[in-house]
Amino acid sequence: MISATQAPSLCKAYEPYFRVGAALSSWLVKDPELVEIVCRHFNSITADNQMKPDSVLNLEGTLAQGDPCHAATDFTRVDALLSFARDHQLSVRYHVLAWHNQTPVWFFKKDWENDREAPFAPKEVILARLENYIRDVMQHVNTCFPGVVYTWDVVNEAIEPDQDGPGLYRTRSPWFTAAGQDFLPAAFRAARRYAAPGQTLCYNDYNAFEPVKRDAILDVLKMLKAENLVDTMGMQGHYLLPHLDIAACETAARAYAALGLKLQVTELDIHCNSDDEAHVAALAEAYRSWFAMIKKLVKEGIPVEAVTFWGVTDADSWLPGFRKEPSYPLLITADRKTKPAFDAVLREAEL
Ligand code: 9MR
Repeated sequence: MISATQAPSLCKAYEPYFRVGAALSSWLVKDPELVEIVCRHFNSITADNQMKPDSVLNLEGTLAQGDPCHAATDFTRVDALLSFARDHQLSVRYHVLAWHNQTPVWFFKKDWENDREAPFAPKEVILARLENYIRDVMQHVNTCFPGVVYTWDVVNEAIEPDQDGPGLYRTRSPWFTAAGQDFLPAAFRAARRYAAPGQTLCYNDYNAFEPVKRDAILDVLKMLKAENLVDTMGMQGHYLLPHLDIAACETAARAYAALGLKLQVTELDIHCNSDDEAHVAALAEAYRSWFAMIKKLVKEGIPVEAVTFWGVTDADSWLPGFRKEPSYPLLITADRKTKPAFDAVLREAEL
């Protein structure tokens, strides 16, 4: 294991195939060694939290504006990361415009009431708020940081087949409760209107490799694609070490690409609850064979825009908190050394 500041560059190795990205927290960009690691190994970044609606929407400003259809925005956190990206020549995948999680409760409520029990605003008001929000974010980003964002997660995690009975959608989402399934094409229509030339619009979801969910996503993507609203399928890629089913990932990736979509792997990590020798070796083999699969698809002509890891080192992974157990899911250790998994992925690029 060597320091990640010394290891050969991962993103350079994969330049012929796709961008290699990482999700960053705001504190990471204040640590000079981490910045060095990010700039060495990644050519795309994603905010883990700072570009989500709850980081952007501002209740006080919204109430002061007094417009039932137009929420106020505060781009302080967005701008901090976009300036970092611009100053370090990194491209950005913007995560995320419409999501049921990390969007404040008041955004969905009549009179912007900040109360879970308050009634929802009418559907046409919600759709107007959505349009205004997407316009404000995209215009701000594209005006102040032209050329920095190359792709947008327009809608995240809206498809959950048969959640509360038959159907394709996550019906427990406030988006669904307030506006029904129409919010999804409405979000993409707005994003298409305000996207800069060359930016791709992405639908992003987890477990996108599972056959039942995959087929539901395919049904929705077909509808969006028929209106030319979506460009890219974002397969998140949160996997579990003993259950990583690479054949299922490949089948799903091919099915999305067969619709004429580009692919991104947007949140790659492989949960691994030990760092003993056997687990370290198993993680390396899992990553190696996963990268061999995705590289094979690119070689066959399937466009993969980027593969983004959900974190830089194990120290900043969301997984220990989420799983309530240790996790060593990434290619770089908490003490910033490259793992055998890093070497395996790097070697795979050279084959
Ligand atoms: O990494 C994010 C974590 O810090 C937040 O607490 C969490 C809250 O929703 O969201 C995490 O990121 C998620 C991403 O935005 C969407 N896909 C699942 C990711 C992991 O939960």
